[in-house]
Amino acid sequence: MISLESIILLLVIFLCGDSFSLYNRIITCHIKSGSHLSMSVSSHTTRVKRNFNFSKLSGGYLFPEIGRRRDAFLSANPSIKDRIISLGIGDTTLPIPPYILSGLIKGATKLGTKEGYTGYGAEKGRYDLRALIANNIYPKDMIRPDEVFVSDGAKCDIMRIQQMFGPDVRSAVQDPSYPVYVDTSVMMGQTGTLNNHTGQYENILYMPCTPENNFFPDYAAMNQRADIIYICSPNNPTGAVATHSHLSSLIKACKEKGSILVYDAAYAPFIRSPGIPKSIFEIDGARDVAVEVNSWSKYAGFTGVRLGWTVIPSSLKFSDGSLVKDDFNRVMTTAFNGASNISQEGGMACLTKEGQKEISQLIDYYLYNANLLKHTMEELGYIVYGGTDAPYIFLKLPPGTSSWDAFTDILERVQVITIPGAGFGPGGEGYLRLSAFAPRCDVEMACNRMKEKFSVKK
Ligand code: PL4
Repeated sequence: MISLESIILLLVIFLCGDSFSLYNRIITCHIKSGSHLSMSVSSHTTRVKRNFNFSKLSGGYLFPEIGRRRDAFLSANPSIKDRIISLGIGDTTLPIPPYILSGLIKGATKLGTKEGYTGYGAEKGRYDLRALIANNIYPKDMIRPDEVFVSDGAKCDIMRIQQMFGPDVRSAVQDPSYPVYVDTSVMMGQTGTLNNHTGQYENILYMPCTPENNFFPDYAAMNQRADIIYICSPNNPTGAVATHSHLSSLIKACKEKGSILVYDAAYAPFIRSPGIPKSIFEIDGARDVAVEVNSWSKYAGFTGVRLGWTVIPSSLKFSDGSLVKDDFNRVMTTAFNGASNISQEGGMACLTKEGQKEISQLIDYYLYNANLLKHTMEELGYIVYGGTDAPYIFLKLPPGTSSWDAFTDILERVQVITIPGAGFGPGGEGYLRLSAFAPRCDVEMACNRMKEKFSVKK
């Protein structure tokens, strides 16, 4: 039933010009005054059964958990709130540079004109943007525009890829790895429950990544197979990069074992060492076994703008001969309405000569930060991986140190947020990940504070 008070409220809003802000103000006052809109705790339950797969997930998603612990620390220590430095979540901090920004502005401005206005676009993105991606990012004539799906980012594409594969596949992940591959496998119902002893979910193949194998698994040598293999290079969290020979062996093994490789290249342009592949499609045979996800989040500052893409070659087929690309297109056209036309205009700017120059400068800045972090931690006596072709450094903790304990210790002693390696899978225990995406002054300050307080040198 609508109360008389609500009808009067709506009438006031209707009669007022600036109705939206007035509505907000009134609603806010209404809530603050504790009148009718106040929320009450109810014992009512619906008759809808919870998706059982969600009950298998252990705890919350890693990154909000880091935020929760930071907030808990801040409420316990409000006086040092301003000292917090984040080397935690890999979120960019430099502003979007002028030329790329002009693309976004152009996209927004067009929407305000009769001639330039566009509504829904193609679910897989503008043709000219897909053509630029196909021709500028991949080896010559390797990828066609119709094999490129423009999206709102790599993470969202990983979930959509999982929706396409469904519950009846077995996935393999690098251990440690970006937690989205495992969590989405669990949500899709591909796994059993979590084994509390091993920290692994049943029916996921965990491929150990350690300094001994340069953090890259030898899938060919494993006597097990998986349907879908998730590989990320430059790697999150280890910062390691896969060499040409690693990837050739992987493609060969995928072909022999009948697996599909999902290659996450979200950090590819951070590769500066010569000879290291920036795309799986630089490797012979990849078109028959691999898809690649990528994104402008980390190198154009688009973490908030949201723009990425996935490449699915026409030669990639399921066991019945049907095209993977067709099913992904079905997912995209059904469950996605296309990346924002503003961000796609920004993507067009990223692929110009000016845009590429600006991206290169952003990467220089973050790699310099990574280098500072790497050298500082090495000076302190830690063994450090990554940070050369990647924006992450992966720090080996002294034997027996739990990574969540190290996270807490560093937060309490120097107010620097890091990410515990265990958050990336059991193989990450004993390590910490530091992100180089912070502003330079924060990185320098964090290095100085660590030099003052931490040293594993004897
Ligand atoms: C926090 C290997 C960061 N809330 O921005 P997107 O969706 O195009 O890319 C996300 C992504 C995809 N693939 C890899 C990544 O490392 C990321 C981003 N990871 C991190 O700190 O590990 C941000 C995490 C964000 C998230 O959950 O992705």
